[in-house]
Amino acid sequence: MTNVDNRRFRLLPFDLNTAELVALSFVVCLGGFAVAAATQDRAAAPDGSRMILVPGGAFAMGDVFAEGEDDEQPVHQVTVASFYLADAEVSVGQFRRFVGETGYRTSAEGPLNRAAQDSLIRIGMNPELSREQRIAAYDASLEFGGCGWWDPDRRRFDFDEHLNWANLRFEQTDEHPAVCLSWDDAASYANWVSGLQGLPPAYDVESGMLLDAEGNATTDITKVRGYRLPTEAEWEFAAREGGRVVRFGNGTDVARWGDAAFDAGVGDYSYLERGPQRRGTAPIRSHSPNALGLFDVAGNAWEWVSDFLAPYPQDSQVNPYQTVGRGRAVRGGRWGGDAFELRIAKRFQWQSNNRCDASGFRLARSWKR
Ligand SMILES: [Ca+2]
Repeated sequence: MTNVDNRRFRLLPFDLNTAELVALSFVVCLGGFAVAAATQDRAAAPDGSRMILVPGGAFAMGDVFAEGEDDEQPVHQVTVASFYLADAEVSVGQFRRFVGETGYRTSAEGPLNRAAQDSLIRIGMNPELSREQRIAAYDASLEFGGCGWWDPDRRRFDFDEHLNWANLRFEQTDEHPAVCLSWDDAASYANWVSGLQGLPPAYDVESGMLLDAEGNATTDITKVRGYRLPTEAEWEFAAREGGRVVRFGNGTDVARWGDAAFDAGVGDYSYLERGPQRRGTAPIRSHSPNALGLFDVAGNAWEWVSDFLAPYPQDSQVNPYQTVGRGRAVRGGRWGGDAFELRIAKRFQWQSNNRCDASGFRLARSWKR
């Protein structure tokens, strides 16, 4: 690594808050699935994703344990309609098929121009410029290829212009979650799956807008027919096993190394049992699912959701869908993150073309009676 490489993620975050700082930067458990299948309706998506019906309801969304960050407050009442959610993150094997059939190139496979990219990053690090100018420069640098990667030894993000979903710094099989993916990549994949089933696409990827069955822009998630990402509220409702007050998306209140793919080797939290550090993703469905039959909601790949991150309101909401914000929300913690990040309530936001070697997703779909 050059000195410039080493500086990147240390200096890129400028004065951003903790969430933004991090942002800058086969084994099939048949037993668990059988239990879930016995109690939940499910459907197979044409890409092989196993869609589990999550019956809708009302719940308390946010930092219900009052132990998180400001943007997790206030805890507020949210009602979500029934929806389908994939039991697992999209795998490398699934994503490989998508790329093979469409020739799709991910955000991380953009043009290589290290000099131009470094120049923008240097602008982004210049403390004499305004925060807006620095963020604009960083955003522009994302137009070039490469992917952020988590250095488990230094416990910080760095950047490598040669990394992408098929070329990582740790070993992946077709059963591992696909990562180094942007929101744009995830939305493009979802549209492809819709096409395989003859459904209208859920996204205009160019504009980032959600589309209804007629192809018109909408913010009403119940009018979307194609495969999509879960909304932030849907994601949290499912992570809470249908709205339960629980700390982690695997249905536990204590983070243990053997229960989820996260870094159990750091942090001093009452809800952490210290254990070994992770050095990469785990195969999907390696750990026990939550009560809904959903795997890796806690940890492994960080999961893009459909809408933007916005401050929580005081008032109750029904099927909220945020269309304005600096970035799309990313949820659920990641293999290199600690137990604090692993909490259900933790929120991050990222520009739609950002990516790192933890960013992946799972599919969702609106339920239609
Ligand atoms: Ca996950």
